[in-house]
Amino acid sequence: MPKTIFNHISKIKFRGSENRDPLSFNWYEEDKVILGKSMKDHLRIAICYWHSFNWGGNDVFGETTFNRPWLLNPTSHKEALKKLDSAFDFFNKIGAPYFCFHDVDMAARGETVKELSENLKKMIDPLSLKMEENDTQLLWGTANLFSHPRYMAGAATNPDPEVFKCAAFQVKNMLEATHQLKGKNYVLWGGREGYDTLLNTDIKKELSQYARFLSLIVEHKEKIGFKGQLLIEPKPHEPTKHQYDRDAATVIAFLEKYNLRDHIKLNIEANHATLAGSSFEHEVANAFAFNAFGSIDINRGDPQNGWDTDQFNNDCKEMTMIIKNIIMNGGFKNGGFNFDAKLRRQSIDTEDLFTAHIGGIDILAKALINAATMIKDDYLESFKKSRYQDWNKEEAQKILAGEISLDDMSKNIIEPKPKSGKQELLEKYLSNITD
Ligand code: XLS
Ligand code: CA
Ligand code: CA
Repeated sequence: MPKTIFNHISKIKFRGSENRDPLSFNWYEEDKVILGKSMKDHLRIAICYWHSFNWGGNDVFGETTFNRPWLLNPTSHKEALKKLDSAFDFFNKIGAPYFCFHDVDMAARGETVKELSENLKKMIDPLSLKMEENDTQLLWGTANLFSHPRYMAGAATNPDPEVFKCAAFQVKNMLEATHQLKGKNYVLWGGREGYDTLLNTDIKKELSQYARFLSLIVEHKEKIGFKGQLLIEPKPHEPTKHQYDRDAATVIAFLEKYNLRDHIKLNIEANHATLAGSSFEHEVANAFAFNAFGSIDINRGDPQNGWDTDQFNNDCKEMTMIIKNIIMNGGFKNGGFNFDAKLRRQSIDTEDLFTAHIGGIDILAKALINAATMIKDDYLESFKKSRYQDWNKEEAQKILAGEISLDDMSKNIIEPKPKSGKQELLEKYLSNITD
């Protein structure tokens, strides 16, 4: 057993809803079968490398606060291996079947893009070994195209084609690494694919650069035979004032315009949805409506702050509706729930990383149980069915099939009788299940 920062903590176990030991699950029982599938297979929990192991608690005003010794020497390969030991000790003890990472989280820091690529290559064997030993799989990989100064004016959308080439090189390497590690998905989050001011920005040019970039990735994916799913992660702003992938609908329209719809789906993040002025539930439902749903980054924002706080999820009612939607649409295929959530800066005890994830996972488990109850009840679904039932009538079906013109329709007008939408009744039902 290698030395890690979690050696003093034992494997987290399910101990039932009455148990008060904070280092145990109250609801998440990985083998418990719900609607014919284990909790583990429904939720496909992943831990993210960046917030939990590659961030020391620093913010724009203050320095690091957490105990992450390897961060003191970010250019050292030896330290990257120590980080790997601690990360896998955590994955194993929390019982997460998946994890996600950026190239720069895993590899020692490189000054140039070539150096980064060398450092990443050195990590692949030790990483594969860890994955095998711990039976942990890669939910998705991604390249960080936003931290290095070369990307300050965007990666694919940069006015300088040399920057585009560096970004393409980084994605090529990370896509190949993800393929080698049998990743289920590859994520593209366009952190700086946007602008700070239109005074210096040509939107049309930048969008076509971005489309070319994505097409190159699709071609390369096919060339190397990577069978995972490509995903774009929408976000409206931060770090840029405006990001081109602002929300699900915007990304879908963009992919449609550039003939990329068949190749790329969406990774929906809860906090990004609310930053875009929508609910998390809306973004998930919209992704399903357009057959573009892929995976989820689970977290939450703070209702008082207009930025990406990436806190741990704690709203069981909201999660019940999300999980119900996922199950009713056939469940995750390649996707899962990736905990793209970070501790508050004052949460400096090593245990805090465990209790944060345990709390978030328990909310998902409880929500899964609630969602199953609602699906069995069929209360909401049968209400919806009866609300739209008149569309099953012959004339309505003909309207939808395009067999009735405006002129013909106008010959047979009956004044409709309004019906109640019953919102309060349905809300009462939801509260009865979840509160
Ligand atoms: C940042 C994003 C980022 C992506 C991966 O806001 O959430 O972490 O998930 O690059
Ligand atoms: Ca994210
Ligand atoms: Ca975020």
